[in-house]
Amino acid sequence: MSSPEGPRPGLLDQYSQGFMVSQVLFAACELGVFDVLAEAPGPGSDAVAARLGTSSRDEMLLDVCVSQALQMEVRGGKALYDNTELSSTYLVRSHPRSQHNMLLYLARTTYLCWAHLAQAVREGKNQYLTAFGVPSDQLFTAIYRSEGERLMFMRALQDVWSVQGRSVLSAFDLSPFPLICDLGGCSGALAKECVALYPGCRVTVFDIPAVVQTAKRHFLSPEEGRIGFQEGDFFEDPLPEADLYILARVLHDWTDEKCSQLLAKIHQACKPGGGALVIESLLDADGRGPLTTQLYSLNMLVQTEGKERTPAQYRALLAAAGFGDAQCRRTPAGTYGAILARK
Ligand code: SAM
Ligand code: ASE
Repeated sequence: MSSPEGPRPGLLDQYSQGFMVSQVLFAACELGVFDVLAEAPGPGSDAVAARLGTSSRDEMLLDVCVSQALQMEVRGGKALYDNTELSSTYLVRSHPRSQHNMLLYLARTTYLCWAHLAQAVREGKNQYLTAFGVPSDQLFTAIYRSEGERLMFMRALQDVWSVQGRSVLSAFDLSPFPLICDLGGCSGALAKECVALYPGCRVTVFDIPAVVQTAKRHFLSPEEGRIGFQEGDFFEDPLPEADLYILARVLHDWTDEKCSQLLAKIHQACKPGGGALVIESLLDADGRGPLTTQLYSLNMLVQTEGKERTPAQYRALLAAAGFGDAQCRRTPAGTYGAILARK
């Protein structure tokens, strides 16, 4: 709608300076602002600076955080800072639902790829070569370009399942599937939620050797008795036997051709009555929303070979591989939805 004054220029500022808002959150996470406030709430900025070992000019950062994820009260003329419910749950490192590692990954890797969004759109490909000087003809060789990167990616990707794992895994009743294989299951974070939710099930996490080794060294705790790991390449090697194959945030990494290849392989490995469960951020039927998923799709452009898809697009890929009657369920509050198809 047009007004006599024209559109508000403030709105343009808000959009074009959005990256500053992200950077403030990233820096506060990196510095440990939220962790310091969780340990001893209510300090002044000088005390925060002393604890962090930062310059006393960090009042600027704290004050901007107040508009996003901190609260402040002035007592005796002095500003005292504290976490909000949002920051104490999702930004303090030690909280079980913390998203700290995802924010670090977004800051250190994703953000640098997004700096080349225009070039990514022009070329139609990810930006590892431009951003980090690493070739990406093998996608996960670029994503895992060092051991530190692999560990950071694995830590980052596990964060979301502590918040949304339960709801995506209960979108369908998975109790008819006692033996589950999580293909590209990474650190085993979703597998942990799965065995907690379904007391009768066992999960095999299938991933490339380096990831399985890192998962065993850094992520697996001894009480996870119903989770096993298997090393392999899901495009090349035989798949483990299972009643249900989970693909969480795997298909969005790949082109339609690679997705079809993988789904056909799963269909071959599947017993009659067995299933495939696709867990992804789902676009609306017309592809024009939700905005978060559209942005994730651009993220797939700058960081992978894939894109986010609509339920109909996943259904078509599943049908071409031989899976009929795919059912789609969105989760009420979450970013991720689930599609279950049977052989
Ligand atoms: N499913 C996990 C989740 O949702 O958090 C991880 C998703 S991550 C985007 C993709 C996973 O696929 C990574 O763990 C990666 O190592 C694994 N992967 C990629 N290529 C693979 C291959 N050829 N064979 C087996 N796993 C592969
Ligand atoms: C991938 C998932 C992610 C590959 C790269 C990624 C995520 C961030 N970078 O398969 C998690 C999803 N989040 C976003 C912003 O897309």
